[in-house]
Amino acid sequence: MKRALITGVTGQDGSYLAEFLLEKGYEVYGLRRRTSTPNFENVEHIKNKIKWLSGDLNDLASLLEAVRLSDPDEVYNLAAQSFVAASWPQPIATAQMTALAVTNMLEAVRIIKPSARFYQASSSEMFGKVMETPQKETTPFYPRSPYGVAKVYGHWITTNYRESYNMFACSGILFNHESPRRGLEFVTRKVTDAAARIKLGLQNELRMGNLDALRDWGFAGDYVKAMWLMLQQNEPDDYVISTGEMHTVTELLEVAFGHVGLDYRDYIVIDPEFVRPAEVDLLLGDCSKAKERLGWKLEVSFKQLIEMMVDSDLEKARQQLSIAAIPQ
Ligand code: NDP
Ligand code: GDR
Repeated sequence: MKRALITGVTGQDGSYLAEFLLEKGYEVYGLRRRTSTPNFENVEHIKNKIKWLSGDLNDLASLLEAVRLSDPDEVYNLAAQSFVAASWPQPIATAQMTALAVTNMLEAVRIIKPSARFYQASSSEMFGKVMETPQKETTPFYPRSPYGVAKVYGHWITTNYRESYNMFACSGILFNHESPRRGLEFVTRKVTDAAARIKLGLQNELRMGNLDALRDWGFAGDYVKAMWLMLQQNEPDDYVISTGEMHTVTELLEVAFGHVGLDYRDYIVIDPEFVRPAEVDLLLGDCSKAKERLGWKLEVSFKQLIEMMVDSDLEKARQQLSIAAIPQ
């Protein structure tokens, strides 16, 4: 039985990856930091199947102990401060969690189990300002946020450990991927949640930022399979994972509100609070290398993804309504 250690297992990707690896028969160890209130929502259904380890990305001692206790064949480093907008008000915390923490994790693996295969969650945000379209593994980086800058560090330190210590270390340069488990602050989930709540009379407007931004949005469940495939190859390498299709935020609004029979224009308020100091105007990925070498393929389209998210948010909003209707 193979053993995998996942950091960020309570997040969107960590939960799908844990499910996928458990189904493959892996023993799955999940690193979890202490939080003041429990946040098991994404992993509630597999909570008892995961072997929990307590640790924080910025606490090297806890990472060394996590690697020692799990003795992993594969390490998936997904934990990070992952919300781009939060990286301006919290640039130093972002650098610690999204950049320096990657070195902590690589050091823990190098010292305790250097033969373990290592996956780093790199991001299309590293491309930032448009230098080439579509973006592929060789496209130069020009990050546009403290988050993007931190991810570039994480990406290059992973390459450096591969070249310095001959470690099997890969970076997946993943474009935006979403699901019903996406955090509520990210634009897709913010929109699908609002469409559902407005439909059911729980909300009456939606405050948004830049509606012209273009993103290449895929389904998280498809993307975690690519992470695993990267670690099953003969040689470590970096791969772009994307759909090769892009849509504006306006198109996202049209699909989500259209699915519940509403016109988004009746509810949108543009609020400068959600406009970023520097924007990534366009992200479009070319994942031909992953398709050819990993045999990776997409299963869920943009429209299916957004409708799946709206349906899930409708269900959650209905539950909230039925709880509110119970006499106290
Ligand atoms: P989430 O924000 O959903 O999950 C982040 C995870 O990291 C959570 O489990 C969080 O724990 C954990 N975490 C944060 N800080 C620490 C810390 N100091 N110590 C331990 N754990 C910590 O992100 P996603 O699942 O969407 O993304 C996974 C990774 O992939 C991230 O690195 C992200 O930057 C990257 N990425 C994501 C893309 C996407 O579109 N989703 C695209 C490209 C890259 P807690 O629950 O306690 O907050
Ligand atoms: P992103 O995702 O920054 O691409 O990072 P997000 O969903 O936050 O923003 C996408 C685009 O939508 C625009 N936008 C808004 N965004 C938010 N959150 N809220 C709004 O109200 C709003 N209005 C417009 C943004 O300006 C932006 O252009 C995600 C994260 O998962 C990263 O961790 C990951 O690395 C990248 O995707 C690839």
